[in-house]
Amino acid sequence: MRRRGFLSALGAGFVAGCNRLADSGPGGRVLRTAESWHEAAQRLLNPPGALAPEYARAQISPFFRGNGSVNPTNGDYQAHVAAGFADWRLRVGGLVDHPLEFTVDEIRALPQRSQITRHDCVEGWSAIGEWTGPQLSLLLEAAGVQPAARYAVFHCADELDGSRYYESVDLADAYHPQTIVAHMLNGAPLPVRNGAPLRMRIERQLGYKHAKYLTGIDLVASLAGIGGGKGGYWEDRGYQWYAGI
Ligand SMILES: Nc1nc2c(c(=O)[nH]1)N[C@H]1C(S)=C(S)[C@@H](COP(=O)(O)O)O[C@H]1N2
Ligand SMILES: [Mo]
Repeated sequence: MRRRGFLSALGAGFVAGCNRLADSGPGGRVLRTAESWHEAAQRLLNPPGALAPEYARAQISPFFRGNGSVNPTNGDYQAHVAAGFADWRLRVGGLVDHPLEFTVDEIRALPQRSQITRHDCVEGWSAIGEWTGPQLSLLLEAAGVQPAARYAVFHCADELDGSRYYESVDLADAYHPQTIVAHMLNGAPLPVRNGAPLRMRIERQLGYKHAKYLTGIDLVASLAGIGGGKGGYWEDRGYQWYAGI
């Protein structure tokens, strides 16, 4: 990147002042794209613009545990840890007009959102933490999402049992104001156990949707052919793709 291209694209996004959700009108697109009764019902109860609850500082959990991968040993992840993630890159590509690449410093330099939310893991634990980072919508507007795109796929650096972790959401969740690329937890850089240097926060869905160790985001028309084709590491192993809470 292409920083110059990125900044002008970002400017254009701000000027346009709208996103594809606004264009498609309240609710309609979401119900058309709902893939199950569960998802359709969740979407009705929790319409696209609705915010997940946010909490007070005093409610932050004293310790935010790690789950799943907590210290990846595959690939060059440990070398990135040793280098303080100076060479980490977040790629945004697929069905976009301007493929982008960000350093962690570039992510930190964007307008930021902080939110204190509760993370719910299907394994039966929850924790409240304050997450900080740019809204994913900023990156998407800078990249220029093409009309054929329906999903954002999140690629991760870690492997579990020899398979790369990955996740995906539809564009309603991708453009949601609380969907951020977090680089801080409770005011400090993300600990390795919680996904350093970058992880997604998808606040209206369960914990497994929140991809850690984020290396790339691809806009795609279909989830077929990615991983096991079900839209995520745990989805490929039987979990629901739409994990609304
Ligand atoms: N890359 C990656 N992302 C991941 C996982 C993982 O193993 N690898 N585990 C998921 C699950 S099941 C949960 S509950 C949360 C845990 O986030 P935490 O480690 O910050 O508690 O990350 C999710 N994202
Ligand atoms: Mo989880």
